[in-house]
Amino acid sequence: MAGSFDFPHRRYNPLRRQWVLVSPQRTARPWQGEVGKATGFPEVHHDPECYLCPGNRRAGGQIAPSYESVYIFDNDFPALLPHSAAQEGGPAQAESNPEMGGLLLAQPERGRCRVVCFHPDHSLTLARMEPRSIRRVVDAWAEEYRLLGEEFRYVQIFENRGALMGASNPHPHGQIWATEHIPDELVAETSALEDYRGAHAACLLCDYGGREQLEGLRVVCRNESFLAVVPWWAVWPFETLVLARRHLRSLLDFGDVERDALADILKQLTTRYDNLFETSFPYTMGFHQAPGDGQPHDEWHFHAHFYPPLLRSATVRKYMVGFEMLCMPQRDITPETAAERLAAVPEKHFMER
Ligand code: H2U
Ligand code: ZN
Repeated sequence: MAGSFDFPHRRYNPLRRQWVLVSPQRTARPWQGEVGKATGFPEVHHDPECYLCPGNRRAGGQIAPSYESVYIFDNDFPALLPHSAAQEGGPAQAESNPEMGGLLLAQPERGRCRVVCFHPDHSLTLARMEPRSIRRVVDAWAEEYRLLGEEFRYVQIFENRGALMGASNPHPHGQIWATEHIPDELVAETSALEDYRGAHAACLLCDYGGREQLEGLRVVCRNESFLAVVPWWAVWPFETLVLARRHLRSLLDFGDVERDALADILKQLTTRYDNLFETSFPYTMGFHQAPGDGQPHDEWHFHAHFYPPLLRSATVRKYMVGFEMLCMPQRDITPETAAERLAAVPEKHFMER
């Protein structure tokens, strides 16, 4: 459909099996709505008021140690608990409530929530950390994924970056939630990957990554092991997908080279994000990888989703409302334009130039 990208069209997301409406002609519309506040970088390396800085008291009361690299602890306000309600004598399984007729279904959910401080320096972000410090975070993620995976079926590693995306604190940190059940997003991606493998005897994301490398139109940056693209089906204006270039199912399949390369691609990509509007660019990012339910999951292909909310400046964000909540997601600038802009910014962080 070359040449027709200037007109409204819809694109298919084969990983999520959903459509997205692309309306490039709409980019010129005026904006008189809310203007947010740009996320700045904290100026201090240690903030006595921060719950996550070394040696400070956490909101839960414990004192954080004087950590020097990565510091991980159980969330003081966890969304999930390691013991289910059933174990505690709470609501029984839904199956034992047939009078509900399946309409008011509830199930106990067990899990564990962890907080990962990436670095003791309060003023840093992944974009501004040394590659070797990010590598230590990658090692910590891999170890948590392995350990939590022994007890829970799914382990979600993620980062909310910036107040605009709900991060509660500017200190460089992320979270890990492990759940007894495989969450819906992962169930959907797993079945798309399985079906593609069944139909084509190939991996959906190996094929997709190969195609993107060939075309080059949506590639933002790459290294020997990873490729970052604005996916064909991106919903958020500057959404990206980081793909392993080899068929790696999860962090457990990573060797030394891939761990270093993951640290490198995260730094490259987050630096480009910051440089786009010369701000500390907000996003939610997370890794999607093979569930730990005892199956081999050869269909699985490790990837990271970056969902940043910003649209046209450091202060104007995209809202997912109206038609998007009621019908389907919609975007204005094309993924190709977004990729071109992210690929065109300098590689070096604007604060360090
Ligand atoms: P977010 O910034 O993505 O919300 O992550 C911070 C998490 O850290 C949040 O879930 C937890 C919050 O419950 N937290 C603690 O467990 N202890 C603290 O002292 C501060 C924040
Ligand atoms: Zn701090």
